[in-house]
Amino acid sequence: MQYSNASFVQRYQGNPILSGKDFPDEYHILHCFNSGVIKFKDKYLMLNRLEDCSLKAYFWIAESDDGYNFTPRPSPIKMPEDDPTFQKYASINYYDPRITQIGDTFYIMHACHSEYDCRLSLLSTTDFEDFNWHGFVSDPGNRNGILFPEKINGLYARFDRPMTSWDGGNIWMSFSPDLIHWGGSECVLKNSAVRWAWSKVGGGCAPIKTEEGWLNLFHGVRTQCKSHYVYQSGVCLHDLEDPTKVIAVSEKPIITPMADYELHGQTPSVCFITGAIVEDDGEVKVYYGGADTVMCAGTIQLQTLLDLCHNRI
Ligand code: BMA
Repeated sequence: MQYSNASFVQRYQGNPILSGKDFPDEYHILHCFNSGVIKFKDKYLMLNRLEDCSLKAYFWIAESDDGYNFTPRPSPIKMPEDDPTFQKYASINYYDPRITQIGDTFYIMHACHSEYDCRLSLLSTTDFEDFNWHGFVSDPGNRNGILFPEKINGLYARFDRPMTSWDGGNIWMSFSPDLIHWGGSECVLKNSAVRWAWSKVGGGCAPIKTEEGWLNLFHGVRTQCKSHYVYQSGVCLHDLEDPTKVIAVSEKPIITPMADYELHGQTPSVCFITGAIVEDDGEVKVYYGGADTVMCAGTIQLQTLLDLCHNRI
């Protein structure tokens, strides 16, 4: 079933494409979701966010030739769990990795949770075998950090999402000379600009460069019945030279939780985009977590994303 009335993303018929049971039994993995995706040497690589039955986190790579059938590697990637600073600020969890290629290096920005709240941390690799940890790259209270694939006006740039007590979560941009020290922050998309996401908005995957501007596939949250959150995904277009300027925002979400694997799981009603691959023919493969439990895929045309931003659909 495609649920075409409610979603512009066409769901892959074989969804979910990865779940806990696809990983070795001895790890007791319960959840596989919100995973970063990139193309590397003609393969699709998914850096999976996993949780075992004690909610211990892993990042674990799975590989695919077609973007849908993924085979996990035999073991998770080695995280800097021996480092005292990592231990301190990631004591509860690490999660939601987003991958961005800058030159020949692949950067993974992800969230870490501890008794000090949430912070962003940065890993890099050139081969997806060995990973360098660059430390923490935000103050507490920030997540959904996603690097741009190129510098903007001579500085590295990212979307991030500081949480404020005033109005919840909005998408911000920050800049850095070295990927470690970040500043010059600007709020670029407010939740109040998105009709269906009055509680929070946050970045989804690495921005997609088009002739018209940077496409930003983001998630938006509304609070339904006091404590029930509904996570949809939307799209907006940022100025090419100055992406702090949003040129256009789609009034409609691109995907809304409707399928069983989006409605039922450890967090009901969640479609959480964390990866997108643009194919040569203009098709965009979109990867998202369903109900904080499984990984899913879908497709949408690049042109449809642009048309949605301009509200031509
Ligand atoms: C967000 C993050 C995501 C999660 C989502 C829905 O705040 O924690 O990892 O998928 O909530 O629970």
